[in-house]
Amino acid sequence: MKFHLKNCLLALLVSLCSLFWSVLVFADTDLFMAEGLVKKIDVENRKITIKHGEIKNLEMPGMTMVFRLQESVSLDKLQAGDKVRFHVEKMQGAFVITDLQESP
Ligand SMILES: [Cu+2]
Repeated sequence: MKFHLKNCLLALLVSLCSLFWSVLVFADTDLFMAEGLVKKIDVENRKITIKHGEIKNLEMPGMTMVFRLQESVSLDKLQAGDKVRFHVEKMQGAFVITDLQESP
Protein backbone atom coordinates (compact mmCIF):
# COMPACT_ATOMS: atom_id res chain seq x y z
CA MET A 1 0.00 0.00 0.00
CA LYS A 2 2.83 2.33 0.86
CA PHE A 3 4.46 1.52 -2.49
CA HIS A 4 1.22 2.30 -4.30
CA LEU A 5 0.97 5.70 -2.65
CA LYS A 6 4.52 6.49 -3.65
CA ASN A 7 3.71 5.68 -7.27
CA CYS A 8 0.64 7.88 -7.14
CA LEU A 9 2.63 10.80 -5.83
CA LEU A 10 5.22 10.26 -8.51
CA ALA A 11 2.55 10.18 -11.22
CA LEU A 12 1.05 13.38 -9.82
CA LEU A 13 4.44 15.04 -9.82
CA VAL A 14 5.06 14.02 -13.43
CA SER A 15 1.67 15.39 -14.53
CA LEU A 16 2.28 18.66 -12.71
CA CYS A 17 5.67 18.96 -14.36
CA SER A 18 4.30 18.36 -17.85
CA LEU A 19 1.49 20.82 -17.19
CA PHE A 20 3.99 23.44 -16.11
CA TRP A 21 6.10 22.68 -19.17
CA SER A 22 3.18 23.07 -21.59
CA VAL A 23 2.35 26.43 -20.02
CA LEU A 24 5.94 27.51 -20.60
CA VAL A 25 5.87 26.30 -24.20
CA PHE A 26 2.54 28.01 -24.78
CA ALA A 27 3.87 31.29 -23.40
CA ASP A 28 6.78 30.93 -25.78
CA THR A 29 4.55 31.00 -28.88
CA ASP A 30 4.67 34.79 -28.82
CA LEU A 31 7.92 34.81 -30.75
CA PHE A 32 9.81 37.89 -31.79
CA MET A 33 9.81 38.31 -35.57
CA ALA A 34 12.77 40.20 -37.02
CA GLU A 35 12.51 42.15 -40.25
CA GLY A 36 14.96 41.54 -43.05
CA LEU A 37 15.89 41.66 -46.70
CA VAL A 38 17.06 38.46 -48.41
CA LYS A 39 20.49 38.94 -49.97
CA LYS A 40 21.47 35.43 -50.97
CA ILE A 41 20.03 31.93 -50.75
CA ASP A 42 22.06 28.73 -50.63
CA VAL A 43 19.41 26.07 -51.23
CA GLU A 44 21.85 23.18 -51.17
CA ASN A 45 23.21 23.98 -47.71
CA ARG A 46 19.97 25.54 -46.44
CA LYS A 47 21.68 28.82 -45.62
CA ILE A 48 20.38 32.30 -46.21
CA THR A 49 22.06 35.71 -46.09
CA ILE A 50 19.78 38.37 -44.66
CA LYS A 51 20.24 42.07 -44.02
CA HIS A 52 18.26 42.22 -40.80
CA GLY A 53 16.95 44.75 -38.32
CA GLU A 54 17.27 44.37 -34.56
CA ILE A 55 16.69 40.85 -33.26
CA LYS A 56 15.37 41.48 -29.77
CA ASN A 57 15.32 37.92 -28.48
CA LEU A 58 19.04 37.60 -29.28
CA GLU A 59 19.92 41.19 -28.35
CA MET A 60 21.46 41.58 -31.79
CA PRO A 61 21.61 44.89 -33.63
CA GLY A 62 20.91 45.17 -37.35
CA MET A 63 23.50 43.71 -39.73
CA THR A 64 23.95 41.45 -42.73
CA MET A 65 24.70 37.85 -41.87
CA VAL A 66 24.18 34.19 -42.76
CA PHE A 67 21.55 32.06 -41.02
CA ARG A 68 20.83 28.36 -41.10
CA LEU A 69 17.29 27.28 -41.91
CA GLN A 70 15.42 24.71 -39.89
CA GLU A 71 14.08 21.74 -41.88
CA SER A 72 10.51 22.95 -41.45
CA VAL A 73 11.19 26.30 -43.14
CA SER A 74 10.44 26.23 -46.86
CA LEU A 75 12.77 27.91 -49.35
CA ASP A 76 10.66 27.24 -52.44
CA LYS A 77 9.16 30.66 -53.08
CA LEU A 78 11.99 32.71 -51.67
CA GLN A 79 14.41 34.74 -53.73
CA ALA A 80 17.05 37.43 -53.26
CA GLY A 81 15.46 40.85 -52.83
CA ASP A 82 12.44 39.53 -50.89
CA LYS A 83 11.41 41.27 -47.70
CA VAL A 84 10.88 38.79 -44.88
CA ARG A 85 9.84 38.48 -41.27
CA PHE A 86 11.56 35.69 -39.37
CA HIS A 87 12.27 34.18 -35.99
CA VAL A 88 15.80 33.10 -35.02
CA GLU A 89 16.97 30.86 -32.22
CA LYS A 90 20.52 30.20 -31.13
CA MET A 91 21.05 26.44 -31.32
CA GLN A 92 24.37 24.79 -30.53
CA GLY A 93 26.23 27.99 -31.32
CA ALA A 94 24.50 28.55 -34.66
CA PHE A 95 21.77 31.00 -35.56
CA VAL A 96 18.85 29.03 -36.91
CA ILE A 97 15.72 30.45 -38.51
CA THR A 98 12.75 28.52 -37.19
CA ASP A 99 10.01 30.53 -38.88
CA LEU A 100 10.09 32.74 -41.96
CA GLN A 101 7.35 34.58 -43.83
CA GLU A 102 7.39 36.98 -46.73
CA SER A 103 6.56 40.54 -45.67
CA PRO A 104 3.50 42.02 -47.31
CU1 LIG B 1 22.94 39.50 -37.07
